[in-house]
Amino acid sequence: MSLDVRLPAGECHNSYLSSSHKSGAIGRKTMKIAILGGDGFVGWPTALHLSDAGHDIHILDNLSRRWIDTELGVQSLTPMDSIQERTRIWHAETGRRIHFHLIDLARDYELLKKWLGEHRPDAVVHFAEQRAAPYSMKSDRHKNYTVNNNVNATHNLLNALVELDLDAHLVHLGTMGVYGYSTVGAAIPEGYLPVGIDTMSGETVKQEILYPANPGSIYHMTKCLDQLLFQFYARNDGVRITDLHQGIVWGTNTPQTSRHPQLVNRFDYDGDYGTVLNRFLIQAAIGYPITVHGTGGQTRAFIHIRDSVRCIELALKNPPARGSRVEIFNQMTETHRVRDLAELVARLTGAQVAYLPNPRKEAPENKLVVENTKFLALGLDPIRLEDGLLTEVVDVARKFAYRVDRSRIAATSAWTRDIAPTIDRDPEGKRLKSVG
Ligand code: USQ
Repeated sequence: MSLDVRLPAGECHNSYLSSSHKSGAIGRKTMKIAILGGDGFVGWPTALHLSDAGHDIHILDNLSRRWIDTELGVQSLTPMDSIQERTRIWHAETGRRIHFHLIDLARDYELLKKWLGEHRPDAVVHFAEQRAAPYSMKSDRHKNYTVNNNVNATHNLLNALVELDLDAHLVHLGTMGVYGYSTVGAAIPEGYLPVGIDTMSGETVKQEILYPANPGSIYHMTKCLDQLLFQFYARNDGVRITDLHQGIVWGTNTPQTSRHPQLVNRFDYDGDYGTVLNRFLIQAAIGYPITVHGTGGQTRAFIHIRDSVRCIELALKNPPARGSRVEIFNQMTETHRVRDLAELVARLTGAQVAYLPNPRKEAPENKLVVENTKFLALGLDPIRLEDGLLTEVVDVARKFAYRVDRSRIAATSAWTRDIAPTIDRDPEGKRLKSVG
């Protein structure tokens, strides 16, 4: 695929060079990049990675993730400093500045528009959404919050870019969950599905359509709605958009977050925000049973945090042309079955595996085959799941084990009213239920 990247009149950074999508050549030496949600789990290491690469980084964040920690009565396993302190340390360590702007994208449209108008970034990386499926399913209030926050944030951003005639490349963190996880015996393509439509005159018209959305939670549904917003704004207004359908991120630190204890990335272990592999690793580290939902037959896509930030950089270097359709990448490097991961972690650490009633409404068993050739073609050399990296996370977990509140580990957010009474809220207790 070869895309014609055109310079927007009057908006070029002085270091803008010609770009070729095919070669993966670096389009710009340095860019002014707005990172929306740059205080979060992937946002923060991305901000550091891109700052390290010489870009001018501005974080826009309403710090909602920190407020949600307070609401849930949990905290990151790793001790996180304030965003101001983090950026101060980064400057002291590297001499590079990361700017922070406190803005609620979903609610402060005028403020967002003013900021974008004044700063006119070359690119915008959009992480600023509520990203936990269990949190989005906790109650009607959490459903409303997730939909209002995520959909408004995305729409406000698109709306402002058009209104300001700002040709910034928008890179969005989407999810593999937009596709659902079942296979029909074919690999999930990168965003678009070729179809043939039988017409009334008996011909077959070929089209490429967005792969059918099949979200499994309110959170995942908001990312499906984002896809439609992107499709519309790319077609109607020529907004240059890349949507990254990311799998489950594991690991915690990157070379940049490891540079100083106060640059450490956040690490979620609780039942709402902790994701499966990181949860298993911390559970193993503190002698808590590994909490497999149901039979653990769910297969999911995974990516290490270090690959995640690299993929975002690759996406930034390879923007689509103005007027072309949304560029979609599957941002994942491998697939694994949940019970296989549990057994792997148990073998590595001697931990016990608990097969618990599943709080989610999801297929008990699924296969998953995913295409991910586009990032590989751009030069991604994937980090694979291997013992050394797993042990690294266990070591971080052991170091900060004193910060763990064991009562927050159980996953208690039920997908439906019927499921709620079946949840095991005390996997460590004697009444441990098994469905295996
Ligand atoms: N699971 C367990 N035990 C646990 C936690 C999870 O068996 O203690 C199972 C779940 O039932 C599910 C699977 O592991 O089948 C994955 O759960 P998860 O919490 O790791 O991932 P998910 O809810 O899908 O969400 C996470 C991120 C989200 C991202 C998504 C990518 O929170 O932001 O979009 O992964 S993906 O899963 O590919 O859709």
